[in-house]
Order: sequence, then structure tokens, then C-alpha cells
Amino acid sequence: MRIKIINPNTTASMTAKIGACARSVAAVSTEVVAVSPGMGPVSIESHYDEALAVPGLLQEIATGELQGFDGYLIACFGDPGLKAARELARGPVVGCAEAAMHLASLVAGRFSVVTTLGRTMGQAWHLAEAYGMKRFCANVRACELAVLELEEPGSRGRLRIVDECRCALDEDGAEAIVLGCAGMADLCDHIADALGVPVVDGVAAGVKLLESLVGLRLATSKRGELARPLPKAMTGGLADFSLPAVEAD
Ligand code: 2AL
Repeated sequence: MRIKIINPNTTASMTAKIGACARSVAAVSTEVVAVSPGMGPVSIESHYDEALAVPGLLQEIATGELQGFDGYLIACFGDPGLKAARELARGPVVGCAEAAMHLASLVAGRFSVVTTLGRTMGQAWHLAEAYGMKRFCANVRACELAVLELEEPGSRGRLRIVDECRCALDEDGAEAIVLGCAGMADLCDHIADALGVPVVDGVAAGVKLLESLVGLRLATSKRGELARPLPKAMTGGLADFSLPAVEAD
């Protein structure tokens, strides 16, 4: 199967890291293509960044449909544009927060999310609520690290994240950790080894969920809410996003 991982921020080094982590867990028969959109924020750590990441992300879904991908992973912990992406795609689309939270809920009574900046904690709580995962979520914690600090070799980031994860176990009663940024994917094994509890990275979780869904031939339902959006003109700078009428099969 062929899966397309879209890092909705435009930082190439993070996309390469996400692709490598995804390939390290993917089955040998799974082809993983990791991309960033051609436009958008270099990192996503506010609602404004999320909103502006979505058009480029949707372009990647639209081209992915022409390229024949079997499924898509949105590799940003805010899961930006997830429902809109599902409307465009025939195959399954998984967000890395929803993948990580669901898998964590299968291996622990309660998990804590450890994320980057404190200002992104609200979105993590919002997603936990929206996904029905709030009752498994002991806490959401921030390391006060900017996303792009994760890209700096030798930054204080790794130590800071391990410390915060340890506090989650000691203070929240968490039994597992959910990593709250796709840019933390490469730290997963190190943190799991250091702490001795399940540590769930949304990139790896998303790849394995997509392999399950595609393997079971479970595609996005095109009946109702997630049907293709209605044919419609978009105007101004969004003209390229106009949707023509599609011929009936
Ligand atoms: C993220 C993420 O996963 N990628 C990004 O640019 N921002 N999320 C986060 N909470 O920092």
C-alpha cells in the first residue's frame, strides 16, 4: 500500500525526520511518502498557524488523490484540516493526535500529553474532548519549547521533554505518555526506555492505524458528512480550490 504523510508545516528537516520515523515502523510492503505543502507556516503552534496550514494541506490531499495514495496521515498534533481532508479523500485520513490518543487508551488507564508551547495545550484538550478521549487524559503538559527548537541539534529540548514526561508520571498519575508534537517522533524510543512506560508518538501510531484501515479495506464513508464537498467556485486567492462537478461513476 502507499500512504502519504503530510507534515502541514513547511520545515523540510522536520518532514524528513517524520518520514524516517514512519518508515522505521511501516511494514516492508508499505510505501511511505512524506511531504510538506508548498505554502504555509514553518511551524504550527497557534490557531492562526493551524488555519493557514490547512489550504496547503488540502492541496496535498487533492494531488494525493490523483497520485493514487491509499491513505493519508496528517502529521501535526493539532490535526488541522482533518475533517476537510476526509471529505476530499477516498481512502482513510488519520490525524496524529487522534491516532496517538486512541492507541494510548488501549494500553493505559490514563495518559498525559506532553507538548511544546503552553498555548497549544487548549487545542490538545479540545481534541481529547472531541475524540471522546478526555476520560483517559490525565493532563496536558507543555515544555515551553517552540516547535523549531526540536530541529536544533543539541538543543535543551530532549532533556526538557523527558523531565516533563517524568513529572506527568509522578504528578498526574499518568500510566503512558502521548507525545504532543510530530517533531518529537524521533524521541519516542529514548523516552520509553528512560521511563519504562508506553510512549505513543502520533506518527508511528498513525502509520500503523492506516495500515490496519487500508488492510481491512476501510475507506472514508462517502455517505453523509464526509462525502465530497459540493461542486463550488472559490474566488480571489482561493480560486485554485474551486471544485468542479465530477462525472458519476
Ligand atoms: C505541532 C506539530 O505536531 N507540528 C507543528 O508544527 N506543531 N504541534 C505542537 N503542539 O507543537
